[in-house]
Amino acid sequence: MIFHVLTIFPEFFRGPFEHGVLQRARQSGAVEIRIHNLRDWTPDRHKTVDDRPFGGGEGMLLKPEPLFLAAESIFPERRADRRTLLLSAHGRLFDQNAANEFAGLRELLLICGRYEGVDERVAEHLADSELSIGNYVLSGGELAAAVVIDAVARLLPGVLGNASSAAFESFQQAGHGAGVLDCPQYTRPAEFRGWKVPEVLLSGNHEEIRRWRRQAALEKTRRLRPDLLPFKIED
Ligand code: 9D3
Repeated sequence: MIFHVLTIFPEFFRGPFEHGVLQRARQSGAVEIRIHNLRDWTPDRHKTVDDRPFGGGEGMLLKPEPLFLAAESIFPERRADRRTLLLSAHGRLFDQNAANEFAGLRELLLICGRYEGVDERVAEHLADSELSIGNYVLSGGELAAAVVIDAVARLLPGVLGNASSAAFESFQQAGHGAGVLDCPQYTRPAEFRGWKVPEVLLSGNHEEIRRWRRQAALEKTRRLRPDLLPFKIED
């Protein structure tokens, strides 16, 4: 899958994809990430990407023309297996269902907003949709784009070493709703600063361990994420 990122801060993306799973996915060719500098599509010699809002108001907006020229050069024609997303605080919330959907595409273009916002014609006539990663205010779309790429890339075939490990994770089953958090897990030592690992995990009784894990996962979900449970569980 090819991820395109359109940004005024191309250097921002030097770090996030050069470690771990994403790094290996790029080396194996399962994932390609192309960073595009918005200033490459500015026609003026000052490489102007922003301007003041009509009608007055605080701050600057990203101008439409460089964004349209860039996006039209990256995706010369519309295709069902390509998607253009505007990362925006006003977008639909990104979740595991959206990640699954995007993982079915061949190419994804992520447009990063900056300043106080983006000329509305980009949302209306250039992007297929607006996407937010959560109900908090970021300074721009770059961190959000990195989050989306990470969540989508790890779903692609051949990206995780063990093909089944993505499928069994929390949140994976039908996205939020049917999901339960992972059970608590422990490694050595069996006692650390007086805190003991649950005895059952050391017992070697696999049936007991399975029952304990299921119960512990439900209890942890009820405690930390009761919104994920479709039903109440007994005390
Ligand atoms: C409170 C600021 N608002 C008016 C000046 C609107 C606003 C504009 C631009 C709020 C945030 C931003 C920059 N944020 C993003 O571009 C962004 C974002 C986010 O802020 N939260 C969650 N997801 C995303 S995706 C892109």
